[in-house]
Amino acid sequence: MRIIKNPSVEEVSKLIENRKSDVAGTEELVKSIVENIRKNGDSALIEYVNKYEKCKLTIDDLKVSQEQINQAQVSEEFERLVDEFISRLESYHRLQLEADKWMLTDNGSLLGYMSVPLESVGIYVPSGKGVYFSTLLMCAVPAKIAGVKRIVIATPPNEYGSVSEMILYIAKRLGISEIYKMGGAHAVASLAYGTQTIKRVDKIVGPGNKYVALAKKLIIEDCGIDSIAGPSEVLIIADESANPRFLAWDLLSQAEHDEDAMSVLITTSEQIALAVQENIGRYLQKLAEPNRTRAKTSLEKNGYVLLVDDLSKAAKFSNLIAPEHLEIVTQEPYVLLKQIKNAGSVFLGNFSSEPIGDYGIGPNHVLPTFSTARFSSGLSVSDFVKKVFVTQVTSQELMRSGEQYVKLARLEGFEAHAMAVQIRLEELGVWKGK
Ligand code: HSO
Ligand code: ZN
Repeated sequence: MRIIKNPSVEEVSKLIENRKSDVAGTEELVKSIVENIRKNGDSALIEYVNKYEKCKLTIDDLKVSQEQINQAQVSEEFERLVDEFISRLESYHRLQLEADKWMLTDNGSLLGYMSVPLESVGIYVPSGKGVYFSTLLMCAVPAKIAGVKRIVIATPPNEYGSVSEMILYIAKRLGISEIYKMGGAHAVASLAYGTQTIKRVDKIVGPGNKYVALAKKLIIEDCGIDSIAGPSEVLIIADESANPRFLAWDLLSQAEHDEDAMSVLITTSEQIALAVQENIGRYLQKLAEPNRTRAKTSLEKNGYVLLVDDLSKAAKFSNLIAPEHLEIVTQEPYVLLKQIKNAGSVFLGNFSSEPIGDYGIGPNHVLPTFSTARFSSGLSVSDFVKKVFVTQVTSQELMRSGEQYVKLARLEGFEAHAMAVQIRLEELGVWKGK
């Protein structure tokens, strides 16, 4: 990790520019896949499955059978762990449930909104650089709490044409019975538009590679999506009270996800900077392949230690970078927390290691990346509900303010709008005729 002493705002901005993954050449391909599936359904889907997945499948093998789900083979320990993590995630996500809200105006009109769960949701569970069963938990738990009835999983099969037993078990535990063995752009398009065998869903959530991200962008007029998650990011603000061994592993934990992951330490202590740098070098040797090379590459590309002279500056740079995960490991983390504006998920103090958030202490791990924490939030129950607005106008209301609507409508040039209100005022015998 490079140590940069007293960087300027411009220097820090430069570090985060051009991080977006290179999609040149991929866009056309993804567009053709999405269009082909939309037009030809199953026949196109199975063609892509056989071209891009690690195994060959027929359309009848695409869906995991209920029997296979029911017979998922995992250890008793895994079963117990899953139970515990589900209940932790449930407790936290229940905080996000919103009641329907109503108000009465002075004239007795009823205004409000109802929270209505989406009917169906597709969860994309990536595989390849790890078995992301934790991502399934992170997506399915809030969906269930919101009240979504139909939850569908899409995940790439392995070379034997099967899906991880851990994913099957979690599906069984959460009552999910639709699992399709497919990944990439063809999975996203099939979920969004439906095929002869797959009924379309209302929204697709969950992170994926650049093919998944591009496909999600192409379907947004027809299907909801969560935010587009890029490679993982962690930024740690630390003072001299931090433990450099803890920090080194936390930085490595996100670097091992992806060659394009980002790990940044901002510290006021040169001693900490040097110790973390040294520890990372040593700990890298403890990682097995392919994670070691992946983490090393990531740190070479997007690993920095910024040495600053005060913690407020650290907060300022952190807001500029707007990281997915932010750890504040200082003597008084609450003081700094008040200065934080842009971050997906914040972890306070020496013991709040970011991976604890990855597996489900409570908050979601599907979070905004690539500085999009400036304007978006992590996955939550509200991603799975719509707010339906409700209005009931009384005659008293209309008699008092009806004329105002007529006026605004005519000013906008919408005569039928004006008349829709005027006719009611006439009926009530209060239209003064202007
Ligand atoms: N750090 C990842 C989530 C994850 N880590 C899953 C391990 N498994 C993105 O927040
Ligand atoms: Zn992680």
